[in-house]
Amino acid sequence: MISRIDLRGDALPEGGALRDLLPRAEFDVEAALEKVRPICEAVHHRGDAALIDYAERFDGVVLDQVRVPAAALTRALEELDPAVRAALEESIRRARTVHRAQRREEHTTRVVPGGTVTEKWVPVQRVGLYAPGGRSVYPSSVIMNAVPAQEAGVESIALASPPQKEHGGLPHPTILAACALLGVDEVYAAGGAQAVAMFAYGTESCPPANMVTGPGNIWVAAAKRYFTGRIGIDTEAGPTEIAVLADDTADPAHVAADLISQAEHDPLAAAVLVTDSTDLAEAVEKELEPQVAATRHVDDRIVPALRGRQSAIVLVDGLEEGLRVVDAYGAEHLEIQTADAAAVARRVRNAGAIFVGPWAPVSLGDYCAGSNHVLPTGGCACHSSGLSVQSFLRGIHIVDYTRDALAEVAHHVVTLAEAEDLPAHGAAIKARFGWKVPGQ
Ligand code: HSO
Ligand code: ZN
Repeated sequence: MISRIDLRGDALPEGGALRDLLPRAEFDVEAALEKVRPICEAVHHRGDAALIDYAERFDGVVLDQVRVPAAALTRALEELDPAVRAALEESIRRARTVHRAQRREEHTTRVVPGGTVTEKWVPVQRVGLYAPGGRSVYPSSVIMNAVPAQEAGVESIALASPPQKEHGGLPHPTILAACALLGVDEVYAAGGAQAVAMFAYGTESCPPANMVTGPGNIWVAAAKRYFTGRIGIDTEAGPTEIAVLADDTADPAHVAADLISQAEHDPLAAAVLVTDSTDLAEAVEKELEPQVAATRHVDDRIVPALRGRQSAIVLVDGLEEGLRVVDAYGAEHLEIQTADAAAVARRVRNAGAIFVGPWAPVSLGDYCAGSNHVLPTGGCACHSSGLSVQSFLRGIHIVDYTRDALAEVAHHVVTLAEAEDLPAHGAAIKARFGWKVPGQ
C-alpha cells in the first residue's frame, strides 16, 4: 500500500541532497501555463462573453450571467442542513478568534531626534477568492480565505466558484451558503483559469481585484503564476501533504487514519510517515489496509495517493534524524506524534502548520481548530507561510525627518550616492542646504 524509504545507518546528507531522497509529487505548473494563456487572454478581450463560453465548454452549462443573484445565496442558506450550518458557524467563530489576534498595530520608530519611520498597515482594497468545484467542493476553504481577508479589513471581497450543471448553473449550494454565512455577497459562477483572469483583468460584471487567493487545480495555479506581478496571489496550491513524525509512543491506528485523511483529497496527495520505530512502521502498514477498505474514495484517490511516489514511510535512526528529515521536506501539514510532542514541535523549522500530540489531527485544523488550512505545499513551507491577516495587508513606511535630522545624516547620503555613481541622488540632498553638504 505504501513504500518504504530506509535512511538508517549512514549519516543523512545535507539540505537539498536530503530533500532529493524524500518523496514528492510531480506538479508541473509551467507546462500548464501554455494552456491557460489563451484562456486568460480571451477573458481579457471578450470579458463576460468569454466566461459564458467557457462555462458551456468546461462546465456544460449555459449561463445568461456570471454574477450569482442575491436570492440564490439566501435560498442556499435557507436550504442548508442545520447541522452543517452549526458546524460552519463554529468554524467561522474559531477562525475569527485566531485571525483577529493577527491584526497589526501601526508602529513608529524614532531613529534619531526628529527622524521617525512609521509602519502603517493597509489592507488590500479588493480581493477575489476562488473556491473549487467538482471533486473539491469545500465550504471550509471559503471560510479559510474569507475570514483573514475580512479581519484584515479588506473593503471589497468577491468569490468565484465553477457553475455546476446539477445546480442549474450556480456554484455548489454549500459554497453559496458559506458565502451567505460569511457576509460575502458578491459571487460569480466562474471556474478555473478563467475565474482568475476575471479577477485579474475585470469584466463588464466583475471589477478587477488587486489580489486572488484560494485553492484550485493546476489550471488555477497556472493562472495565478500567469498573473503574478500584475496581481497579488497567496500560493500556487499544489496537492495536499501530510507528514507525521512519530515514535513508538504513537498509536498506529491514529497515524494510519491521519495519513488516509489527506490522501482522500487527491490521487497526487502525499502521505509521509517519518519514524525511528520499525514496530510502528509495520503496525501502521497493517492498519492502512482495513481502514482504507472501510472508507470511500478508495480507488480514485486514496490508493493512488498512498501508492504514488509522493508517499512513503521513511525510516530514520532517531528523533534528531527525524527532525532533519521533516525540516528538509517542509510539509504542508506536520503532525508530531512522539513523546514530549510539544517540545519537539518547537524545534521544527519548516512546516505549513504543526499539529501537536494525539489530540490535534490535521482534520481538526482543516475545519475547526481556528488555524488556517490554506498552507504552503510542495516544500514552499521552507520560505512561505499559510494564509493569514498579514497576507492581505501591506506595510507602508512613512518617513518623516526634520531639517536638523536630515542635516545630521546628509553627508552619508551624498557619499553613498557618489559611491553608486548617482550624483543626482546627492543633489536632491544638497539642494535643500544651499547646494552644500551640511557639516563639510
Ligand atoms: N486539507 C486541505 C483543506 C481541506 N480539508 C478542505 C478538508 N477540506 C488542505 O489544507
Ligand atoms: Zn483536508
